[in-house]
Amino acid sequence: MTKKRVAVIGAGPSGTAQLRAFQSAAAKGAEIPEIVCFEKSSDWGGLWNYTWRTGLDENGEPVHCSMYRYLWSNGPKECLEFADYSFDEHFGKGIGSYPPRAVLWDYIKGRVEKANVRGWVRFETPVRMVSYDAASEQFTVTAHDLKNDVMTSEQFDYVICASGHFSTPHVPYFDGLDTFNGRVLHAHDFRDALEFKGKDLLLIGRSYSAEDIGSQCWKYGANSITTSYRSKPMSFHFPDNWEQKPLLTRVENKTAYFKDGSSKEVDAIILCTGYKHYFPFLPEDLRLKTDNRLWPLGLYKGVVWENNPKFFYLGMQDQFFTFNMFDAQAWYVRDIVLGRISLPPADTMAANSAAWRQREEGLTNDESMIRFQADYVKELIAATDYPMFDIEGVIQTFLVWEQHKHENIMTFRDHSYRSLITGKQSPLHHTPWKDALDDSLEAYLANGESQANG
Ligand code: FAD
Ligand code: NA7
Repeated sequence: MTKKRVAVIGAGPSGTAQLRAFQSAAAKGAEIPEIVCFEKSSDWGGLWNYTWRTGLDENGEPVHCSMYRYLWSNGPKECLEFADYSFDEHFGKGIGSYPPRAVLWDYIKGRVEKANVRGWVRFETPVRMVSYDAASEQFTVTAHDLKNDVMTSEQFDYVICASGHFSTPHVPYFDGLDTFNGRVLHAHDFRDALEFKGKDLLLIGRSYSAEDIGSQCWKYGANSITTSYRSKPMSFHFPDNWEQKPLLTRVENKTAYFKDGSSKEVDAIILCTGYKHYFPFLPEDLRLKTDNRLWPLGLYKGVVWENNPKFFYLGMQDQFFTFNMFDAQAWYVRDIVLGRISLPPADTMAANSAAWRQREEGLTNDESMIRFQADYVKELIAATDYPMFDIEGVIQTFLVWEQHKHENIMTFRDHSYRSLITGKQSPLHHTPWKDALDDSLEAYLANGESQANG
């Protein structure tokens, strides 16, 4: 019998979780299909693989990276730790709870380097189109080998889409932006906060990007930060030179006008207005269409494409849980492919998704959202051999994280938490976040940690 073939689209945290899931089954003696992972960039790690480039990359492809210099984890690392590969195992010592991007990238890479699966990935090879033939029950995946400029089409039994959803910017228009006498950009193209040193900056949006890019620019010396919200203001205590305004209505020269009639002179505008789920390489019958939410519809158990259950998506939810949720999903998808989990009929899958969606629509606060996603992660893990970990402990850590953010948005990253995998308390980082201007891996891992703060 010929081996089944599985295509994985993307080698970010979700795609690499899928590679590790299959490799871990093989390591325990299971027979696994042939895995081919297509990755558009020249390295793995997804958004964590930073580039200075914006717009188009060296191959003329849209730049995937939305991360920026000086980005530190926006949640405790203890909430995302891999259950099969602890931070202690990777770094050989305890490290602080909010590592900068380069440190987390190193950690993501460490697990798959150890698993020795790099050979499964075709780098610089974006997928251009996927189609399904019901008669042969095969997918055709057309991909572009950019190094050799060759397009190939191959057949697969299963396709797993892990292409991420924080890369194609959602860019609304505000009157006057086209004649604004300063720089206008979307968060996706933001790279270096020093560009805005001494400037008066306006950010549109009230979610993670607005909060974190605002904090970065504050840290690196912006003169003032103004955030403009559509629905409601953020509930943090910001420094004196940071104010919140209702939605921007128009811009004239360098003056921004807001819904409450007030105005402000600004030098630059950053649209922190979120991202689109965008799959230009998928045909209509395979394409997920959703906004950024905890329960997108059409995905049984959050991963199985109900219209064609041999097609899967990873990581398409809005995220409190990240790396360990992608693992839970990847192990679950692996076990469907391996025939260890069987799927119910289409109407049962749809009813199950509808029940999750109904619960999602009733969520009223962050705690209820965190508990919702925790229940989801727990349900998936219980169905596979992914090591179960203390998920209630993760919820409690998230709640303390929120409390620390509300105490002081500029010092929450100075706290440390206990690992739910090793049980060990992480050390406090050697330098407060606001004073740590060098975000390199070397600077972060340098010795000199202080005592844990419990
Ligand atoms: P991605 O990381 O987006 O990876 C997708 C991969 O697919 C990329 O490598 C891309 O090149 C590839 N790809 C895309 N299209 C194709 C194609 N057609 N063919 C082949 N390959 C393709 N999470 C946290 O846990 N902590 C944080 O602090 C944090 N900060 C964040 C900050 C920012 C600015 C953003 C945007 C997100 C942040 N996140 C954070 C969330 C982030 O979504 C996840 O951590 C994680 O990167 C998602 O992994 P993914 O593999 O699903 O997607
Ligand atoms: P999010 O979390 O999807 O948030 C998008 C924000 O953009 C949100 O505050 C929206 O306002 C706002 N938005 C969207 N459209 C508009 C318009 N037209 N006008 C004004 N405001 C608008 O995206 P982020 O980039 O913040 O975060 C994405 C990931 O990056 C996240 O997971 C982090 O880990 C890092 P609303 O709240 O709906 O009023």
